[in-house]
Amino acid sequence: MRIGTTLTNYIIENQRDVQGATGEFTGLLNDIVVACKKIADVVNKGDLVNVLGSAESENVQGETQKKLDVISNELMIDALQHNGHIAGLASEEMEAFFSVPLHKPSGNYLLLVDPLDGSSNIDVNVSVGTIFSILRAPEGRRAIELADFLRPGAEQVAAGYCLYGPSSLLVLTTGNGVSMFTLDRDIGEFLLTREGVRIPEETREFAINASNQRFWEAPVQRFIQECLQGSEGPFGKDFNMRWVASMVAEVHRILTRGGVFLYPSDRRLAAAGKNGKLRLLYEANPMALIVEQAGGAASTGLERILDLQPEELHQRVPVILGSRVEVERLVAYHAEVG
Ligand code: AHM
Ligand code: MG
Repeated sequence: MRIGTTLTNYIIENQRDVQGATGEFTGLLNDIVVACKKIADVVNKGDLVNVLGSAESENVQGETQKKLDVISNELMIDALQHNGHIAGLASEEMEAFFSVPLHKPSGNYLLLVDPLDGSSNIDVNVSVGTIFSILRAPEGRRAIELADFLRPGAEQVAAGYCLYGPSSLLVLTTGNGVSMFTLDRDIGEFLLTREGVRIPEETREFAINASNQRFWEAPVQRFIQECLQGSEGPFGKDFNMRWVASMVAEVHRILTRGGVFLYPSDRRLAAAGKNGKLRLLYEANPMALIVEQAGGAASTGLERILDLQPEELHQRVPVILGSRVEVERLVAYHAEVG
């Protein structure tokens, strides 16, 4: 497709290739885009409109919410709840999912969203982002149930994220490769800037929160130790390290120049009853689909993320994703210890 085409046109043109398409999916993506533009605007204005700092509330994960977490969640719901493109919505910021009331216009899709990922970066003006995952709603009009959201990531119809950085970028996959759109603030549109994004097969860059090192399990200890040994170790190459503490920025770097990102489970998280930090349904699954669609890999270390059968709405999962060779190496190290 032509570089510079608007995201709306891009979706409409792609829709023509889908037999029986009704335009509802196009409408849904447009709703998400509207929410992302509004979030981009408020993130960009920051202190000017008094949106930095804590909201003095906690979300379902027991984490303190930032004002922008709450605002982004509201903007997402506002953009979606009345348009008839979704039957239900689940968010990191809401304990319970939202089911469109039976007397209101409803659609054939379910949306799972982390409205503003990387909250710890908000107040220090480092990149944050919105992550979304789209599933098909069950056939027929009925109230949405929890089980409707608990689908393996391989069943996602589409996934994407919007990165609020020096530029605002929307990255999207509908299961047919990965495309990137950059927000042109002068005209208020996301314009296609890259298509057919591919992650380099191998990398010399890793991302992990090294402050947790003493809690890591053996395969992760071994892998990072070998990265640090560089050209003197078994990998025979020197590594660079990055940690933005914003998964959206991390995945975006990996899509741009390769790399491997790890948020493993560890003894500290396990002792708190958590299997990893990141959430399966609205963080790991959409990012795994994007990464795989760009030729990379995404695993817990033991299983492909997209094959996991979710058990809870806010379930956590260990995440290893990025350049295929390094992810496979880590998976092999996990297999060795059984
Ligand atoms: P959040 O959804 O509460 O923002 O948490 C998810 C974020 C990820 O973006 C990032 O990879 C990770 O948490 C950073 O964790 P840490 O603070 O341990 O570095
Ligand atoms: Mg998050």
